[in-house]
Amino acid sequence: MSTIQISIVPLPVGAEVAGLSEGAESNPEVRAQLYQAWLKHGVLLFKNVGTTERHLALSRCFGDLEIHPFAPARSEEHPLLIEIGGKKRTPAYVYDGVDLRTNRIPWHRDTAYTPDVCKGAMLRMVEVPSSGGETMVADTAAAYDDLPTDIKVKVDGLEYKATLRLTPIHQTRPGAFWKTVRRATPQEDPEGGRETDLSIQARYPSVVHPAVLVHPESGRKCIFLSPTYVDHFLGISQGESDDLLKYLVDHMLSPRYVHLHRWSVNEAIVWDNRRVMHASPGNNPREPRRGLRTTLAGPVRTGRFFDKDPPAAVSMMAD
Ligand SMILES: O=C(O)CCC(=O)C(=O)O
Ligand SMILES: [Fe+2]
Repeated sequence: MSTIQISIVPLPVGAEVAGLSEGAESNPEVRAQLYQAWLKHGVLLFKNVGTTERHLALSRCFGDLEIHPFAPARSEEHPLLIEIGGKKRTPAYVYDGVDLRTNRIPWHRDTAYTPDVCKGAMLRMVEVPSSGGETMVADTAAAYDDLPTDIKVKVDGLEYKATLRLTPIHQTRPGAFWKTVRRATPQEDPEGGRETDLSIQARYPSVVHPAVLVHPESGRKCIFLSPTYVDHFLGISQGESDDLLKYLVDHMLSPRYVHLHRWSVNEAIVWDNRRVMHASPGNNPREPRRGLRTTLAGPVRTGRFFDKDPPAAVSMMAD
């Protein structure tokens, strides 16, 4: 029996870890408890993660860490961290005619535009805006369980083609929670002049993934979609595919599977990327928001390249 008592307090999706003193995560029994809680709940929330060292130590309770393949996102602070917002914030866009936002990101799983979807990620928030900038998570295992039988039969064994879409202008698939979007003018976003380097998209050739993943550890079936990147399901028409995608995304985003987390400074959440998808409504660019994120190495080699001979540029992905 461990002498360290921690409590796992369920949230609408995921759970909060309470009573974990600094350094307690080095205890093997505590690590095992945390890991089991993570598998059970899909997302864990930690408070008072005040340093990069602790962020890395907690992340390592859930697996080995990897350097994110997307070089421009990497943090100067540590090679195992990427920076979300802060100096690397995205240019601002205006959504639905009124909503000026940076860092808005539609529903996705991390690295799902590669054949090896990462196992998970831990995001720690170091600067929190006064409003907006939340992170949303959706439990796709619970969503799968509740699918009608005929839809389960339809999606089990189905595969889909997925392609990286980098900017809100390109993110038009279901799971993008806006109807219209345009780039903010320099008057609206004076600091956001940087153009997104779209050549990066060409370095990530399209991939194929299964629509349903049997979770390699829990054995639970998950709706394994990253809606933002889905082009179409294989073997059915584009129209049928679009209808099915919309149906599945609407289902996964029912309020009972979704939780919106309002951040406090130095909180961290770790999601199981095999089971959970996530999104952010973004924040007003006039207020800072900065997060740092680790990536848990897979490999969850669920995918393959769509073309048998992808361009040689693939080998440059980590540059
Ligand atoms: O900004 C957020 O809340 C989520 C960003 C994100 O998608 C990630 O950290 O992987
Ligand atoms: Fe993400």
